[in-house]
Amino acid sequence: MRFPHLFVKRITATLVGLGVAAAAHAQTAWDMPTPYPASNFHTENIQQFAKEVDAATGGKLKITVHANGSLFKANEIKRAVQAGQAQIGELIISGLANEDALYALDTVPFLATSYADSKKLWAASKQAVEARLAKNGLKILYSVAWPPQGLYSMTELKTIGDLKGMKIRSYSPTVARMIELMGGQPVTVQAADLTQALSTGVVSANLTSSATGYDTKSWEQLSHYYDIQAWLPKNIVFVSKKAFDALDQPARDALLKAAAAAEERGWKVSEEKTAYYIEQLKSHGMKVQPAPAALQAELLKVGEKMTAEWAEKAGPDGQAILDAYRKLK
Ligand code: PCA
Repeated sequence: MRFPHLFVKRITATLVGLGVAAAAHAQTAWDMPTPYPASNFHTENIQQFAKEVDAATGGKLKITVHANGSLFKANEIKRAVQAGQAQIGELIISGLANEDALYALDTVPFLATSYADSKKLWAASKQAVEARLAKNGLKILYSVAWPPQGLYSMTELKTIGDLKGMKIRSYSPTVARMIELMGGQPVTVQAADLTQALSTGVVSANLTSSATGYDTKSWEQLSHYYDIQAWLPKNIVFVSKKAFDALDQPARDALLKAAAAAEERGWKVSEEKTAYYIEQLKSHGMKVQPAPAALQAELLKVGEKMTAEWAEKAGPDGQAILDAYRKLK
């Protein structure tokens, strides 16, 4: 179903392009698949970015955002842009962790738990991530962190033992590993399918941000939110190098300028809205609290183990990034 749909779109875009070209105003139309709902702060930021690109190019570069996995599912977006089925997209870096340990860095538990540290971790690792994606013909335009990750549950949690055997929703290989080490059973569910997975009882706990809890109205299925602040995962907005190179210089400049503005705005909004999201969880009746000391101590131990596992997998290059990060701290 997807390919004919895209095909028709492409023809339409081409025809529109030809018509406009006849009037000597070549227009480029890009499809932008993204994984998260239209009302999510990342998506709103992307819409603003697309608007600014449109304005700065005088309507010559049109980016159509397809939110919530509607054009390609979260785990298909990278491949779609690589294959030229879309020109630009958004993804969560840690979703790629099976390709390279480097991509798992920002979900190593308790390594960087504040916005300030998360920015430092990105500064220390950005070049390596860019180089890795360049091998796939992809170019990063910008990156924005999610709010700190917490633990949602249907029941009260006192110790790690309370998670034993529990089906817990995961969004990436590293999250799955953490759930395993906590004694739970990881079930991979993308954000777009989360509400359904919770309401049908496929999972009964979740490890994500206050933002996603708010987006998916977690209070309808879950009662407790433990603000464990495990990490701040990052999304990237990236483009096919081929599509980027096909733009004229003013359009490239406009895109990069809008991307820099989106990065700055995105980090700011993410941090500023965290308190609002937490407030919303509370006002809808969720019990929001820090993890009890015993549970937090056990989770920190899981974090230590995962830090060691990461360093081993990522080898000397990974160690160099960790060292660079610790120097920035
Ligand atoms: N929300 C996304 C990824 C990280 C986050 O905070 C999700 O739950 O899928």
